[in-house]
Amino acid sequence: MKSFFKLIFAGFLLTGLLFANGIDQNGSKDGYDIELKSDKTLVVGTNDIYVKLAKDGEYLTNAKVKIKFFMPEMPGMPYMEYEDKAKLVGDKYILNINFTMGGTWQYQLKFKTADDIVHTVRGSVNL
Ligand SMILES: [Cu+2]
Repeated sequence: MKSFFKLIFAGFLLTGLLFANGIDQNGSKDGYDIELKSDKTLVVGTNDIYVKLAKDGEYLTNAKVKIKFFMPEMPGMPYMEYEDKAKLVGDKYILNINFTMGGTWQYQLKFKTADDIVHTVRGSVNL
């Protein structure tokens, strides 16, 4: 558990406000502004989460976005993960995530920009 948290804090963290209705986490990396959001409260089962990317105040719609949610192994529970590649709809990168249990899920969000650079941000959600 200790090394796991070290790993998380060594990486980039999106900071978030917790709203009654879903998540809204914001951060920036390499000059890009990142927003990770869900309109509904996250639940066990399928969830729509979306990402918006912006640079200099303009939405970025030519990136490739994917996310991996994972939960470390715990007593009586194996390591779990779920990955999805985003589908762009308008200026939102839509992700469909199936959480198999409640608790804290860490995520690693990667987006590849037109210059072929992959940017990674990390964070976590609770459900
Ligand atoms: Cu678990």
